[in-house]
Amino acid sequence: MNPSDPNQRHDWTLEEIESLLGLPFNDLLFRAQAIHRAHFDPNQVQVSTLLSIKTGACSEDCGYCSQSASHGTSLEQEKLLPVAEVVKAARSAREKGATRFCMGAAWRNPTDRNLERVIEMIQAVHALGMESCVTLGMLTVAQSRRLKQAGLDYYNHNLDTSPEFYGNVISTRTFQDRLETLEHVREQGINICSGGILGMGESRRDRASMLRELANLPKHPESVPINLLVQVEGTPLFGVDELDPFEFIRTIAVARILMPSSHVRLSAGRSQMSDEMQALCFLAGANSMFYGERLLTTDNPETERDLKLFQRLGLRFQESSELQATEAGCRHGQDTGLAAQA
Ligand code: SAM
Ligand code: DTB
Ligand code: SF4
Repeated sequence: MNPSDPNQRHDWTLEEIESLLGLPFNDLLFRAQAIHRAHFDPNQVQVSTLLSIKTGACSEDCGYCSQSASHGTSLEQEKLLPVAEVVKAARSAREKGATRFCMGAAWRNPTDRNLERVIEMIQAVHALGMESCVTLGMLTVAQSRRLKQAGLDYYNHNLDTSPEFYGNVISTRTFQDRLETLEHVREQGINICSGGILGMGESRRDRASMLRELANLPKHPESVPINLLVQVEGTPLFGVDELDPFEFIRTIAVARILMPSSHVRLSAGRSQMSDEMQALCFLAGANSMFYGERLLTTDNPETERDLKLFQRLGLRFQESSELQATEAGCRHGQDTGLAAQA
């Protein structure tokens, strides 16, 4: 990030962000796309594949989540997966063109023993020439340091919503707890992936407030996932009124304007979106997404559908920095094969 870039601000006010969100749609998209083009190749999208490495029975009560022990969802629990199973999934993701492998665990926080097992997984992912990302809940300073030593590329920890709306969604940990984990991770120099969920019944002001929190962090998160709530039966948020799709696209556009050098990720909820809505999200500045037929516990679009969409829109997969550096991409034909296919 270039500190002399006047677009890299950390002093956004709520009023400024609300007025961006309320711009005429065409003006907003034009502005977001102009900023996007100044910082990125507009036809390139970074793709990550997710795997749930420990599923369900979580002690937190996040109102959107299928994995909380507090909710009556029909999800099957699974203990921490063996490393060999993770390697198999990562290899398959790489063959399909993903350049980053993200592993998620349904924990409030990892124990030190479990962290060592996750580190073996991170190292195995690197051995395949892929970037690594994990999301394991809250971390201490020492655990963040250990992950940095292990070479972790990204840590995902979302703010989820505005500080004002937060208490309607989660009671078992605070907004401040989340900021502290982000601080520990940032201080170790690990790239941060942090964003939130829309469509939980929050107001436009809440969306503005969440974006302000993200943009005014000491450093913009390198990745900003914007999830659309996947409504899971049995969770407290099942049946909440659906968000106007244009409101979702507006939020993507404003995230792009506020954090011009960050990858803005079109995350959960793509299965419920039309191709046209996704295309507008890319136009608004989204340049990253989850690819592969499963998110953590819910479905993502079929890879065939995504490849076809990329072809129709003339989009390409972005290579990972590791692959670019090692030329490993040429060895397994990722850039040539899939970009041509897509
Ligand atoms: N347990 C860890 C934690 O919460 O920090 C990591 C995994 S958790 C599933 C990662 C993120 O996924 C959550 O913070 C939330 O933003 C997102 N998420 C979970 N369930 C979702 C749903 N039903 N719809 C949209 N996003 C969801
Ligand atoms: C993020 O912001 N979205 C991903 C990832 N980070 C870990 C998770 C989405 C989960 C969607 C619901 C599920 O599949 O359980
Ligand atoms: Fe647990 Fe994470 Fe789900 Fe919250 S979002 S219930 S912490 S798995």
